[in-house]
Amino acid sequence: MSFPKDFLWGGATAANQYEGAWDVDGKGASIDDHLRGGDGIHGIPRQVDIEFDPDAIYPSWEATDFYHHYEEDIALFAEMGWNVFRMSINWSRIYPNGDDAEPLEAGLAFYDKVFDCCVGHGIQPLVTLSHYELPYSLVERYNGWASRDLVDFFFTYAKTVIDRYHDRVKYWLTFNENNLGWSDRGTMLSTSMLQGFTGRRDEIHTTPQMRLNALHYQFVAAAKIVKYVHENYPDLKMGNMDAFLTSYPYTCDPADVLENQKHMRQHNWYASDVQVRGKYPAYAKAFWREWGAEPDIQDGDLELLAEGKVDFYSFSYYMSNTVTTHTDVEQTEGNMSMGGKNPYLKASDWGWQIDPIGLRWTLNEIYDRYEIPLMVVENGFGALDEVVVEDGIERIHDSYRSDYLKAHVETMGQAIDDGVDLIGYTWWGPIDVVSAGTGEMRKRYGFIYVDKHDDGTGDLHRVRKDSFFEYQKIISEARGA
Ligand code: BGP
Repeated sequence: MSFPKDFLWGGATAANQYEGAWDVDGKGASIDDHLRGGDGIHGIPRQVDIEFDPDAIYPSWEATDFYHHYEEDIALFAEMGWNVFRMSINWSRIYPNGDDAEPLEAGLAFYDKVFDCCVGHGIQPLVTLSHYELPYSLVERYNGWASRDLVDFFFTYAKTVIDRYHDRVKYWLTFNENNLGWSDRGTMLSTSMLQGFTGRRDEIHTTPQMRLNALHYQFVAAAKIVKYVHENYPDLKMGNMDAFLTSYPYTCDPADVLENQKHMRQHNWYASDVQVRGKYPAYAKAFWREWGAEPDIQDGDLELLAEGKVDFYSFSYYMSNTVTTHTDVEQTEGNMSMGGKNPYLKASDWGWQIDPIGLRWTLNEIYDRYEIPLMVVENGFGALDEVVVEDGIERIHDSYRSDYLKAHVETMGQAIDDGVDLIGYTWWGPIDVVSAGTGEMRKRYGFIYVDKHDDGTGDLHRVRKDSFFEYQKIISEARGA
């Protein structure tokens, strides 16, 4: 394999799906704490509850309880050979209402312990500042990211945690997958809520004007913190994070090719062009015309975008879809998206089409465009796992997950041979966590099984799946051990 010796191998999680302890030590409610679980296989979306129902289950409340299991979990990560662990900080654990005058010391102390534990195991943390998480109070009082006020609240929060942890965390990501502001699923209430793009007071969540503004405010907020870091901590590296929704023209009909180009711009390039190149792309104006709205660009915003360009590009990659102008193509699901079925690909139980070659193609496309270091910070396979007991020991024979992993690692190696400067790979959900899109537990991605179920039962004990040993082997071979 072609991986450099210092390549970053690890896994990726997010506080809202993993941490639990939703109201412990003064933490405020987050947007995701107001979401119930849905059913992805049967197309039942997550429900948003403004008021909590005492009889309902809110999956993020306990999730898989990293809060109380972090030492055990990080030791397991180290056993696999990781040198990087992607996680996110819960903004509402630091500022419970989002705009409090002072941060909560108990929240800050928790992440101190987590980062110290990682460093003690030779694992460097890679931290997402905002991963589908926002203090819910900001939604109630400001309509979430529809309000420009959030730029300064976010900056205060981000500055607080970077000032505190800069000695242990070198790599930071700003917003998780904010390009999904334009995904097909982005118009659904639960997705808007996950992105903090919705408001309680007027409950507007689908107008192009509001989404353009929310995205613009996130771009400005991201640029502001990137600029601050560059000026104060030149050794740190700041990245964006996009959900790369790879798509192909369904046919070679030029109309399909053109339509796919538009799809790629809208879903993939619009957000990263701003964050990597520091300016809106030329084609943005054509979209704004079509949508009948323009973002609220105020004096100083464009200068800030130019000053806050990221150092590396990170993205999630799970599947690919097709785009067509023809109406007879069967549709299927993707990561917060829909697209045409590809007759050459198989799909997961949730309809996500498995496409390792697409990862090589995607890495090359991104690198050709930007020529800055790349990281694949999410890639994984959500499946229904079965626990079997053999000689009194619990086992999960998840060869389907190992196959997916091996195939994608292989095409990443080929992309490196193609000339792509790929510096790291973090598998999504290396330990079972709550699904973001569907809120399900049964959609499992982990190399480590967690005894936790959709009805809220389970004692949270951890079990190494077969894929745990596969990843361990891949990492050790890649390092030439
Ligand atoms: C990405 C999110 C993650 C994660 C993953 C898998 O979009 O960044 O938070 O959940 O997708 O998606 P899902 O959990 O919906 O299967």
